[in-house]
Amino acid sequence: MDKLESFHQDVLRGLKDHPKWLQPKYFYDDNGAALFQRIMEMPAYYLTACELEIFRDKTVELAEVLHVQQEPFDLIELGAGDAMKSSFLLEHLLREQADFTYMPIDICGEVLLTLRDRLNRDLPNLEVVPLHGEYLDMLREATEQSDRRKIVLFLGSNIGNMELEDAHGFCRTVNRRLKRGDTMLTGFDLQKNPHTILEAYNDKEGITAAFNLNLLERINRELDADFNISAFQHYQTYDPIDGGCRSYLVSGTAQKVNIGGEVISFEANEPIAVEVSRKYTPLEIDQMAIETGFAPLAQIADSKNWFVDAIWQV
Ligand code: AVJ
Repeated sequence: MDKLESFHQDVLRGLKDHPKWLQPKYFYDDNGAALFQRIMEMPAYYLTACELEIFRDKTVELAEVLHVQQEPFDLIELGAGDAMKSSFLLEHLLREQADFTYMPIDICGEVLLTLRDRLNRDLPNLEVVPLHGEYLDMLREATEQSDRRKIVLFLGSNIGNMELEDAHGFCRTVNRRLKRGDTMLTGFDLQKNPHTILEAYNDKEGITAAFNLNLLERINRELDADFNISAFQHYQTYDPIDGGCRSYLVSGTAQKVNIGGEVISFEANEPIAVEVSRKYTPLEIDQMAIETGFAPLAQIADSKNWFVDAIWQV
């Protein structure tokens, strides 16, 4: 099944369900990736600055816990994007003359091409093998390409897009693909003042709203649909008890939407669940490691203690 076909099926499956849902991985067409870049530049979206600080100020500590001095390895980054954070680690590894290949994985082909060009220009000694596709498919490719030691980076709280059980399932799958001694570093956004969290996903300029609404525009464009986009509103919640920060697109009016010949009905004020961005406690993070077959080695936090990069070993 090709990419457009599975997009079509996933969209219809979600919109025929009650309540309706769409998967956040489909945000990232070229437009969506550009809007996400703008989100990362918003002061209210603190996640990027926190993790950038960790990678900038604690590079040596990260490198030590990841055991980069042992034999040659592949450094695989799930959802590499612009790799601004990991670049601090890449530069450090090059300075230390570590023997490694950088394998950035991303679902957006345009983003990967831009990244490869930038790295070839800025870090000409770095060996880069970009992998275009979904995390687990591309991780399989990377593990089949060579049996060198693996270090997996999964930054930016991308894991937050999974419900708790799905995150556990995902880590278990990654664990099975890896070998004893391999390490994984995952960025987790921590539970904090609920206002701070809500504001990161509910900016007044409407950038987050535009990012979410772009998903409907993408469906109109690629799947021959006729969503009346202006009828939909972005609605964000954060539940400080379960750590779920959730976004919805709410249809302001009753409407029928034609998606490539199939008709989906919306009632007035009916929501589509589009994204969860889960916030964790340090205890939940260690528990996730242990329950999915890893040994937790360290949690490295920013100076505000808002975000941690957790390092686990198989
Ligand atoms: C890229 C999944 C980490 O959930 O914080 C940002 C995406 N959505 N603003 C997040 C996002 C709305 C982001 N991740």
